[in-house]
Amino acid sequence: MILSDSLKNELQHAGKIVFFTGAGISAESGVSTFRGEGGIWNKFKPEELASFQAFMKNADMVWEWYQYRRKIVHDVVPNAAHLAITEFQKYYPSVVVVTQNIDNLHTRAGNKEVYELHGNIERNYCSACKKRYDFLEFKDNKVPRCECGGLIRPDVVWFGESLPPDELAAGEFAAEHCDVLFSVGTSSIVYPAAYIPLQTKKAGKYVVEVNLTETEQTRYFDELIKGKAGEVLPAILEEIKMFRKPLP
Ligand code: BV8
Ligand code: ZN
Repeated sequence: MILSDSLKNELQHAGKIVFFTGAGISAESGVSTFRGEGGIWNKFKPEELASFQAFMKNADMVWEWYQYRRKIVHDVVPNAAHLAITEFQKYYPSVVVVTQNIDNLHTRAGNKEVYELHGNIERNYCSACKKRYDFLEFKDNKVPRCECGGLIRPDVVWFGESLPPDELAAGEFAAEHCDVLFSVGTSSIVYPAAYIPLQTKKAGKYVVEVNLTETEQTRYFDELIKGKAGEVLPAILEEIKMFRKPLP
């Protein structure tokens, strides 16, 4: 059994579930994480690539990095963890995903309510006039230019940039008003996103961490279930099915 008595009790009575996710939930799809072994940040320092300064200094290099990551994201599919969240939607009236990931895998898996705190790699806009260039295939790796002459950039939040206010507000609201929040596959060190699970705790609600290891925030949460998201989330769902009927 994977559910502790307290978590089982919470899930028996819960109505609103939030999944706060990071790169670890996409790891089993083959998308490398940022800070674990093999993490992409190990090769570069974040500020070297994921910052507006880096983009202004060497737009082609930054653009090429995102083209490379877009290709990876196009070649992979959602994994059992993303799909389990879709299945949770059959058992709970409100299932909200607040993600730091930009890989679009939650939406592709059928997760209905998804707030992307750090943007989405499939979207782009002109850094000068803000014209949108979403879901387009860009052939070569040189940074494309807008008709106004401005550089087109990925619609992701770089270090030093503020998060999209509507997504952040919706994520915070969901965290403050849920019954159980699962913090899945995140090292919990990037702020202000990392405040999200702490807001659930502040509201006196239950927070479960699903990760391979302890993180900076484990000590604030009700419990840590150690394991791979693609195994833990489906296992939790199987146990839920023993005490909850699908919604009518
Ligand atoms: C901002 C998008 C200022 C681009 C990314 C306090 C408050 C506010 C800001 C700060 C603050 N302290 C410091 C800051 C600055 C900075 C920050 O947080 N720095 C950190 C590094 C200390 N924050 C910012 O700059 C933010 N902006 O605040 O601007 C401002 C303020 C007001 C007004 C104007 C401006 C912007 C941060 C967003 C940066 N963008 N990415 C891109 O992706 O290319 S960050 C990047 O890190 C990704 O978004 C990623 O999602 C995010 C977090 O990483 P994780 O998702 O957690 O991934 P990681 O690899 O670290 O961990 C994976 C975990 O999974 C591990 O724990 C591993 O054990 C686990 N795992 C692995 N496999 C599995 C698994 N778990 C389960 N199953 C598995 N199979
Ligand atoms: Zn433009």
